[in-house]
Amino acid sequence: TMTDHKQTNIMTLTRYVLEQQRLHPDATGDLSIAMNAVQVGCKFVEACVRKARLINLVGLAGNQNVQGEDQKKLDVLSNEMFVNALQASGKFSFMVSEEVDDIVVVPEELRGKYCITFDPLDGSSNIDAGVNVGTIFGIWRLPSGPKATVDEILVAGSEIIVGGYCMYGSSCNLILTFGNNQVEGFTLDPALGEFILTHPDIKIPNRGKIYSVNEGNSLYWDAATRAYFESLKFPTPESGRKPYSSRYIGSMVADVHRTLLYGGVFAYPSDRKSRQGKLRILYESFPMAYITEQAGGKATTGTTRVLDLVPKHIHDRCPIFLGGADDISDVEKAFKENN
Ligand code: AHM
Ligand code: MG
Repeated sequence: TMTDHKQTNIMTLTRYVLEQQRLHPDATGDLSIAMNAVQVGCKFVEACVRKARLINLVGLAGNQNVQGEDQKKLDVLSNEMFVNALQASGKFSFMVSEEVDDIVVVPEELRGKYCITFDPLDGSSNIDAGVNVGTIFGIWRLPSGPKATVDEILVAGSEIIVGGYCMYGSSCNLILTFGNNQVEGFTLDPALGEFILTHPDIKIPNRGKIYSVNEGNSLYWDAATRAYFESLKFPTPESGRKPYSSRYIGSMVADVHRTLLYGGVFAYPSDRKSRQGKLRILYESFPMAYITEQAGGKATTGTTRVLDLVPKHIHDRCPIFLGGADDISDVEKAFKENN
């Protein structure tokens, strides 16, 4: 347990991953090597985000990403770093990155049994203001291994085997789950260059006091979404509840991170202008829904459990409400009653 750990006996991320491997007698170590590549990618991006101002990395790179948004230099760099590190690990056959239109197919000699889906630098439009940004990733087992075809990527979210994100903020935090109802949080020690276990066994409070949504879209919300958020702001006397506080950073990793630790609800719902919301299924909604569920919370589109969705295309989006179990039950109830 954590309390037994002396300062000379620290649980690094690498050690944690190796211990997880030992717990599974049939593990080959492939996932540990794969995770090492992810870890290196995160450290690289962290270093770049820290230096961005200084070495003038921030600025338009001159092209747009798949969704037609301006792409910052840092996005391009982060993506290239991840693609190179992941590919070199020899453990992946396919990669899906927010920054790349098509599936990235790994050269034959470097193919492995996993697929990784990731957003190398989410929230990058916030960077100029110094707001937290992050990397989100999910790892998937390809049933046919290196011989897999691309249709093996478009499966239900419940097939995900690793979900995680790294937040580049006032400190650099990596949150990770391999399932088993265990979510662990690590903090990068800049002196050691190692992620240290600082938030073991994260559990999201069943009920929180915070809601997190872009309220500027409320004009376009459907009746259920409106009713739900109204109920948080104007609780009935019978409920005995106080109004929830509002917090919205506009950077998914930061908003989800706070929701995991403090509870409440984070949402990017469907609206009249964006029927499927904004967030991408494969590399934003699925990993975050998986982490939330493994921490004891829930994630829904309003009517469907997020991890039951099966995307049709790699960059598909879905509406999402995630948070504590009781908070999300209220969301589901609002959708049953109002739509
Ligand atoms: P990005 O991939 O262009 O950075 O956009 C994703 C971000 C999320 O981090 C965040 O939850 C959302 O966009 C905020 O969107 P909005 O500005 O519409 O509220
Ligand atoms: Mg994104």
